Amino acid sequence: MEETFFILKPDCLERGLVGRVLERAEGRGLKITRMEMRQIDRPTLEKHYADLVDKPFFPTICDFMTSGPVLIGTLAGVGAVQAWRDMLGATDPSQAQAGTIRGDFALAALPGQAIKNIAHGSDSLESAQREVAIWFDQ
Ligand code: IDP
Ligand code: MG
Repeated sequence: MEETFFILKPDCLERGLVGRVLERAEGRGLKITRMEMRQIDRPTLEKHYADLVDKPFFPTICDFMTSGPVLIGTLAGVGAVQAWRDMLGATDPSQAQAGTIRGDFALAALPGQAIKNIAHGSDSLESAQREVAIWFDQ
């Protein structure tokens, strides 16, 4: 069964949206196969976002993602990777369609701050496998 990796980001926990977000995943038919609360450390985040480490806004992502606890986990189901990406919507919540998690629960970023968009989802099967290894298999 295909598995994708998720992070419910600090804004999701801070705002008390965990239940509503997971309810959507489960309602779609995705099964929670792992879940754990973590306080993210910078080295793990740098591995996870290896493609973003050199971006000028990476320090704002670090500040945001370490600002409070997160829930990490995996969702399993047929086509889980694409299904979860579709449910999340566009990276920038101001561009995300209504009906998506980011489109329904988040707003555009404040200037100079990270985009706070509730949840992460792997962008491909290869990314999912890479991310599960980073977060769970060490
Ligand atoms: P994704 O989460 O939709 O896959 P990525 O481009 O992989 O988007 O970026 C990872 C995360 O980094 C985003 O979800 C968002 O929280 C943050 N981010 C991406 N681009 C920017 C930006 O231009 N400014 C601030 N934060 C950003
Ligand atoms: Mg991404």
